This record gives sequence, structure tokens and C-alpha cells, in this order.
Amino acid sequence: MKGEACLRSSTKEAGLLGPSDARVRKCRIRGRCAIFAKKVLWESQLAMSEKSLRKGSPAPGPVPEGLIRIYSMRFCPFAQRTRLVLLAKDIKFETINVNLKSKPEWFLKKAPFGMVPVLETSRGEIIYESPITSDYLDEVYPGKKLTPSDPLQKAQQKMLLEHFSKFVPFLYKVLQATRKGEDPTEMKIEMNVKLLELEEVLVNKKTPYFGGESLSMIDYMMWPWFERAEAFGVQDCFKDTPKLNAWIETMKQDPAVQATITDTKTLKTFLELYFSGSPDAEDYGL
Ligand SMILES: N[C@@H](CCC(=O)N[C@@H](CS)C(=O)NCC(=O)O)C(=O)O
Repeated sequence: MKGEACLRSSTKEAGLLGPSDARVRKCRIRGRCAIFAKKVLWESQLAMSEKSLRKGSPAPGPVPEGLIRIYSMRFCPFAQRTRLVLLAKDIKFETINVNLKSKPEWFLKKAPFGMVPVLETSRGEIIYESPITSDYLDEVYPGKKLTPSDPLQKAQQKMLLEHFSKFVPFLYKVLQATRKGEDPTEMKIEMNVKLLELEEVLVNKKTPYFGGESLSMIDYMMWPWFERAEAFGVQDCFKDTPKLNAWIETMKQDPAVQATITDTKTLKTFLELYFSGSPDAEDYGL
């Protein structure tokens, strides 16, 4: 097969638009054309090129056979969890970005809490809440299993996720205090305590990841907020957390993380627009 043809067929197979840049390397291995494409990057770029749908936008049609759809918002850390799992498992998916300041009527019918992420299957089934969507994808789709099969390890990951979910609000408190010109010192002290708890988990486990020697579901569930640490203005809270800092650096090497990462400057601008109520926040940079 000629490189070009091979490229097209694989692209079609992957349910993606054709790449137009040199990120794709083609070669022949044992007579078959292999593409060393950063497919994950493509998918992310495809999603990133889509403007959000607002109130009044026509409802999208049914999800094509062989694909799963994610209703997302480009800068949402919860939706990023699901996107990380989609990419890590190399699942064929399409993205519909929703404007959360002006939600389309049809979105509210699909999303009981009016929040992203939501998954929709080609049979019209709906799955929502980021940990539930992530578990669903991991259970239904083949490939790399992200959740441990051992019940105790699984329970430990779920418990850690519960602990972590109590950490998330502190980030928003620091951000809001700073935005209002208040002194965030007290909140940062509380943040430090939470971060030290996470540090202790890694120290006790003696592993580079929160689930063990390799990256697993819990790492993806926590990552999006660490990507945002600087944008939330809490980078100075990581002085006494060497293991956590090493985990952050290791996570940055993961292809799914790389494909969904947003730079701090963009995140800062988005947060400013979002919290000042701008309806254009979701489409910032497009
Ligand atoms: N518990 C939800 C939280 C999702 C969430 O808060 N999503 C935000 C965007 S980052 C949202 O959709 N907000 C819309 C709203 O609150 O109206 C989950 O884990 O999926």
C-alpha cells in the first residue's frame, strides 16, 4: 500500500480527520504500512478545533456506529479525566464541546446535572459523572486496563479518589480569594496539609505512581488539577513534596497527558474569562 493511501485508510479507520503536518511518520514493516502517528494528538487537536455549541444550536445527530461521543468543555478538568481515558485506551471517539454559560436545550435533556463530561453511545445510551464515565470506558473497551483487578487495590484507588475530591475545592478557594484581592495564606496552609497527605501516600507506597509501578486510573483522575496548579496560583505549595513533584514530572511524559495538556497562560486567561462570566470563555483561543 502506498504511504498516502495507507495514511488515508488508517485515518478513516480511526474516525479522524487526515493529518496535515509532519507529525506523522510512515514506514513499511514486513510489507505492511505502519503509521507512527501521535494519534492521540490528532484526536485532541480535532476536539480543540471545535467551537462550543450554545443555546439555540441544533442538536447533533446520532452517534455514528463504532464511535463514542463525549460532551466536553475544552478547559474542564473533569471532562479531561474522561478524555485521558479515551486517549489512553485508544478508543475511537468524537467530541462535542458545550458552552456551559449558555447550555443548549438538548444538552440539558442528555445531562441530568447539566454538567460535562457526558458520554453518548451509538445506541443512544448516556453515561455521566467523570469517575463513572472513566470506569465505564475501562470496563467496556479492550486494551490497556487502567483499573486494578485486585479488589483491595481497586478499593484503595477509590478511597484515594474520595480523599482527593476533598482537596479540589481548596484550589478554587485560593483562586477566588486571589481574584478578590484577599490574602490566600490561610487557604494555602490548608492546601499544604492536603498536599503533604498525598506526598505521604507516595512515600508509603514507594512507587512512582499512586496506583503502583505503572500509571493507572487514579493518576488520570487526579492529574487535571496538578496541570492547573500554576494557573490557580498554588505553585508555591509544592515546596515540601518531592515525591509528588516527581510524579508530576513523570505524568507530563504520558502521551494522553501530553495530548490534553493546556499551557498555564491559556488556562489563566480562560479562568479569568470564565469567572468573570464571559460567554466566550469556552472558546478562548479558537
Ligand atoms: N461531579 C462532576 C463535576 C463536573 C463539573 O463540575 N463540570 C463542570 C465544568 S468543569 C460543569 O459542567 N459545570 C457546569 C455547571 O455547573 O453548570 C463530574 O465529576 O463529572
